[in-house]
Amino acid sequence: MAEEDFIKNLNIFSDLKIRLGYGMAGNNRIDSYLSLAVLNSVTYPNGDSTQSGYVSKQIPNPDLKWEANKTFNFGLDFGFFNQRLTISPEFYINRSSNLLLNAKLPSSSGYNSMVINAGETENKGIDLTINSTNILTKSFTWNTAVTLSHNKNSVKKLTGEDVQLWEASFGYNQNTHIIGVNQPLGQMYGYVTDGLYQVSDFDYDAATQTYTLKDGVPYADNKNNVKPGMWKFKNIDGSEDNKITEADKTVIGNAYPKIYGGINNTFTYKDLDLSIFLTYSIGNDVFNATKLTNTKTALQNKNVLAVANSKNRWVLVNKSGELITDPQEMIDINKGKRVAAIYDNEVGDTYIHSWAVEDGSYLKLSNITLGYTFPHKIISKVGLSKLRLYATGSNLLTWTKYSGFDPEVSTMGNGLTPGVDFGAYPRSRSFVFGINLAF
Ligand SMILES: [Ca+2]
Repeated sequence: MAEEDFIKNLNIFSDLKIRLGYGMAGNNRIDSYLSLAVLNSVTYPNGDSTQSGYVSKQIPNPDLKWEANKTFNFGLDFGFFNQRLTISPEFYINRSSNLLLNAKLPSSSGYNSMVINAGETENKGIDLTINSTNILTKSFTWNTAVTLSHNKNSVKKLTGEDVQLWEASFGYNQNTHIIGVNQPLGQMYGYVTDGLYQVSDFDYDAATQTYTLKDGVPYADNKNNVKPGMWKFKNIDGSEDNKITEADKTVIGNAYPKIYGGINNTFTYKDLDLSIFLTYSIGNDVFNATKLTNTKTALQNKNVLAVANSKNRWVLVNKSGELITDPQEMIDINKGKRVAAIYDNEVGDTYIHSWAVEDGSYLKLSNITLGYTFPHKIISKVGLSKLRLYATGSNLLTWTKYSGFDPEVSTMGNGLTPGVDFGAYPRSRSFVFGINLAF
């Protein structure tokens, strides 16, 4: 289009192109032969020796179909200032049908999971790429490339029920995610945390030293078991009995970011080159199952996370080690406390609640590379055509409010329960020194 006279006459663009595309593809991120009854060879102990044998590897699914991906995309390329600045937005709609999913099975089946066609999803979004040559002189150049992606996904069809609850299992035996037709993927599901029960939520009987929950204050399970310092949940369905039940669970987060991308800056100064690569994600939630499980008071006398130290945790014992019986002392000592007291030993707390959901937005200094290319004059004397020394540091810094090790996490290996951090091992920082040689 840049060659058209009416575009040329505008004197704005150095390039203007339209791209249109349509395509269909499968998904090759699965193992082969999943529809078949396959045997695995194993060795098993037999007395003092081992014997080889075969066991069934998987439940066959003869109805298994290929996942199909249909994509329509529309892109524009704008070039300005003699291509010193290029901007390329691309819009796409993608429909995936017969989504392949490793579905969890009850362990009574003898298998952990089985691959099924789970349904159909739609992805709509925009990818934006901006390239800019900020400085271009004989000895110094500075180039910036920015990518920005926004994607909106939605479930269009589900195999089975139209609304399904899924569990990312970390020992709670509770559902953690909800998917539904015409809803986005990645939705976390549970109770909405309303802080901790305060002393003022109760009537205190000094004679028997018992707290009785006032009428109108929500409670789960048995009202008589509720005490100051326990997790409190919102009565979302507005039920008059103020009881917290399954009906009070709601969407408490979404694993997918609103915007994500990268920023790459490259500099060259004479024979030196430097590149600094940042990645970012905005608006993704992380379900911090590590925090949930490792602050649980079923873990009394065990290691807990720092978030559950006495500065944050509601305490029942004062500094002199005495059980607090005076309500006023209970109020004073627990001002500003954010983590539930050690009661769950009694009530077996396995609630999935929004306290565990954290903003996982981040900016990462993913990579810095510094290189030096020896001048041709020098290296040609020793018969080389190129000699470059470089040093690269990867995964150097992360700026995030997320309290766990790394907000870029999903430990639950299942597309329907993403964004869960359960004991994820932090990514290592690495440094590489290298030589590029060409003869
Ligand atoms: Ca309720």
